Amino acid sequence: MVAATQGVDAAPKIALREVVWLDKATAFRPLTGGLQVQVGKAVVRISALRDDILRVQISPDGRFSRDASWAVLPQAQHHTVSVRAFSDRGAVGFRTASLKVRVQRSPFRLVVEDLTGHVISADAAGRPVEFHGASFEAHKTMPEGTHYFGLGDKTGPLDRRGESFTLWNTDAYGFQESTDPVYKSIPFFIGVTADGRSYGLLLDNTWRSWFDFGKAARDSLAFGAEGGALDYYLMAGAAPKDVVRDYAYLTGPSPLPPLWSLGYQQSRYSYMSDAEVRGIADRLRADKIPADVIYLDIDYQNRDRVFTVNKQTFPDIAKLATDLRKEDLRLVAITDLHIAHLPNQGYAPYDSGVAGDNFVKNADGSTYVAPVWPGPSVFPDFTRAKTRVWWGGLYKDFVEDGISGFWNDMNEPAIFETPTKTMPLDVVHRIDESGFSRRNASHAEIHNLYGMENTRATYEGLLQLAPDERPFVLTRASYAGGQRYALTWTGDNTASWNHLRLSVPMLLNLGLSGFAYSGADVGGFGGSPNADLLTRWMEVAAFTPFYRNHSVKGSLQREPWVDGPAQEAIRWHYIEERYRLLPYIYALADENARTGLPLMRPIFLEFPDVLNARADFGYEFLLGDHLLIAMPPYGESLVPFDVPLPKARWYDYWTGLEVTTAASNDARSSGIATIQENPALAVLPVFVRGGTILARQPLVQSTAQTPDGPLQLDVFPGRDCTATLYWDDGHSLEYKRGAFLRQTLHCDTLQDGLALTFDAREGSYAPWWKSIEVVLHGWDANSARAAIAGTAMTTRLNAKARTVSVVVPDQAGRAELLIEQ
Ligand code: MIG
Repeated sequence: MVAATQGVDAAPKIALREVVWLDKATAFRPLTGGLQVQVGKAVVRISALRDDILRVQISPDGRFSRDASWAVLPQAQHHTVSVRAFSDRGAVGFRTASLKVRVQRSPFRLVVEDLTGHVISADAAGRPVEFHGASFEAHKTMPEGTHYFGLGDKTGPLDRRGESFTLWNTDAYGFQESTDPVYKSIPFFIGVTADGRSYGLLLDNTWRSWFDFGKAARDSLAFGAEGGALDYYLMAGAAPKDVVRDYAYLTGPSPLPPLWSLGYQQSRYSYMSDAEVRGIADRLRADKIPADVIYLDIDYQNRDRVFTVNKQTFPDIAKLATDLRKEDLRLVAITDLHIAHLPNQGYAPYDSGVAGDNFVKNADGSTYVAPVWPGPSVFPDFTRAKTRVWWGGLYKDFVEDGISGFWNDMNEPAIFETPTKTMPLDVVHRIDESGFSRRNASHAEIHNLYGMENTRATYEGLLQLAPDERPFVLTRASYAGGQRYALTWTGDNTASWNHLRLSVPMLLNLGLSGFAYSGADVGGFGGSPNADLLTRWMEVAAFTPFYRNHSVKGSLQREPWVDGPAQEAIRWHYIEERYRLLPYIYALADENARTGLPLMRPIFLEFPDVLNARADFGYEFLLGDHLLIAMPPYGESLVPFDVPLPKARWYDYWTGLEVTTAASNDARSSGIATIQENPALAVLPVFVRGGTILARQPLVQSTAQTPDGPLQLDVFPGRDCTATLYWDDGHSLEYKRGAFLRQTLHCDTLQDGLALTFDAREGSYAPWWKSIEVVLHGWDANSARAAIAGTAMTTRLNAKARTVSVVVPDQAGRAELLIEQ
C-alpha cells in the first residue's frame, strides 16, 4: 500500500487568497530557446518549441512543476529551436525564424508579433496576469474583427466571440443551445484576425478553467483556472490550417481509424436481446441498407455490471458476433467505467481491481463508493499507469468473443444522486506515471482528464490484446489530446430541428480542436424525431465523420425504415452515397493522421476570406476541401433559401453540372456568389468545388465487401486541381510497415481538353480496383478522344450530363491521360 493516501500533496503554492499580479519586469535571463523574466515575485518563462510555437509558463512564486503534460507529447514539449535575443529601452525579447517575442518591462506585457511587426497575440495593457490564491487569470487584447473557434464541443454559434465558457466535464443530458459546461474540456482556441492572420492558444491545465471572449468586458479576452499551473502554448500560423497542424504537432493527431468506423452505424438504447439485434441486422440486409456496425448499449449486461453479459437475453454473444460478421456487420459494446461495488461475490472486475488497489479513494483513504447504473460503484484510478493496464486487460473476453469496438460512456465521470453529478473534489487520484512526480492529486485536478485517461486505458488495452488491429473506442468525455485514443460523439442531444442545426458548429469546432472523428446522434437522442427531421438528419450526417443513428430508451424506433418506404428510400439513397464516397473519405482520414486537418471543415478553413464577408454561411460545411454541404437552415420551412458560395467554380454534386451563381456587387463579399435553393426533402444541396478529382467506388453493403468494378474519378475542372488517393487493408497496422497506397493526381485544363496526371504511387498495397473510370464534367464538345501513354482509349459522351467518360487500366506509375476534342 502507498502510505500517502491521506489527502492530496499539492499544497497551495502561495498563501490562500494572496493576490499576485504581474506588474514590472525586474530581471531577465536567457534560457535555451527562450527567456526567463522576473516580475516581482513571479517568474515568466517563454520558450520557442519551434519557430512558430511558443510555450509560456508563469509561476507566482518562481516554482515550476516538473510534471510532464497529459495533453502535449513529450517530444514536442522538449523540443526547442535557437533564438536571437534582443533588448531595447522598453523591452527585452527574442526572435525565431518567424516570430518576434517582446516582453515590455513596465508595465509587464508579453507581445508576440510576426517578423513584419504585425501583432499576433498580445497581453492586455496593465496587469495582464493575476494569481488569486491557487487560481489565476490572464487577459489578452481582443482586436475588433478577430474571430474565435475551437474549445471542443461547446454549444452555440461557430464563432466564440461574445461568449464565455466553463471547462468542466459534465453529463449534460438534454443540453440545449446555451448549455455550458458540457461533456468535454478542450482548452484550445484559434483566433483569426481581420487581416487573415491566425494563432492558437492551448491552456494546458486540467483544472476547472474558463475562457471569456469579450463577454464580461467588450474586446477583452480572458482565461483562467481554479488551480494548477499557468502554462500555455501559442501557435502562430499564416493561415488557420497551419494552426490546426501546429495543434496536432503538439497533441498528436488521431491514428488512422478502421475503415468500418466510417460506415453507417445503427444504435439504440438498447437493443434488448440477441433476437432483436439479429432482427435489425436482417432488416438492414433485406432492405439493402449499407451498414457496418450495430451497438450494444447497457442492457446487454447482467444488472449493469460492466464486462458481464445477461445470459437470458444474450445467451451467446460470441456466436452473435460471429453470425453478424457473416452478414458483414460488427458489434460495438458499451463498457462504462463504474464497477459494481460487490465485495466477496466473485465479480472479477471488482475483485481484481481491489487486488491491484485500482480504485480512487476518499480523502480519508477509504475507497470512494457512489451510485451509478449498477448501484453502488467504485471507480478506476486511470491516472495510474498500472490501473490502465489492468483496465485494458478486462477487455480480453470481449475481444476473444469477436466484439470489434468499445464505447466508453459516463466518463465525465457521471455520478447519480448528487447535485454536482460527479465525484467530490477531494476524492484522491494517485498519479503514477512516467514523466510525472508520483503524487496524490485531488479530483479537482483530475476531473477533466478522467474521461481521456479512461479511453487511453481502453485504447492501449485493445492494442495489447490484438496488437495488429486498429482499436475502436468511442468516448463521451475527453480532454486536449484525447483524439489519440478515441472517436467522440456530442452526447445526449435532442430530436429537434434546432439540434440538427446545432450539431454542425459543434462538430466543426470539435474538428478544429483535434477531434476529427465526431458525430451527433442521428435523429437526436432524446425524444422522437418526426419523419422529415429524421430523413434530413440521415442526409446531413452522411457527410459528417462519424455516422451513427442512436436513440434514448422509450423513444420511437428510429431505424431507416420506420417511417415507411418513401422516407426509407431517401435515407437509403444517402447512406449509399456515403459508401460510394468512401475512397474520398478514407483519403481524408489518411490526411488527418498525417496533418491533423479535420475531415469536416468550416468554410473559412479553406476560404479564410469568408470571415470578412457580409454573407452568412450559416450551417454550411465542407467535407474535405472539395465538397460543400448546405443544409436548409430551417428544415421545417418551404421558403427558398440563399446559399452563399465562396469564390470558386462550383458544380452541383447530384447533377454534376456547373452552377450559375448570382454574383454579389457588395465590395466586402470577396467574390462570394449566391445560389438560391428550394427546400426539397429528398435533396440535400451539395456542391463540388471546381478543381476536384473526386474518388468514389461501386456500391457495397459494408466496408467488409470488396467493391466490384472500377474506381470512379469524377473530374470537375478548375483551379488547384489535385487529389490524393489512399487505400490499405482497412483494419490492421500493416500500413505503418508500407502496406498502403498513396497517389497524387492532378488535372490541367488544356486548349481543347484536359490532362489528368497520375504521380507514381507510394506504398506497396495492391488496391481492389483493376481499372479506373474517369468522368470529366463540363464537356460541351460533341466529340472526344482519349489516350494514355500514347494508347487510344474509347470515350463515351453524355450530352445531357455534359460529360465524357473513359475507362483506363489502373495506373500505379506516373502516367498522363489526355482527353481532347
Ligand atoms: O445515463 O447507456 O449518452 O448515448 O445511450 C444514460 C445509456 C447513459 C448516456 C449516453 C447515451 C446512452 C445512455 N447513457
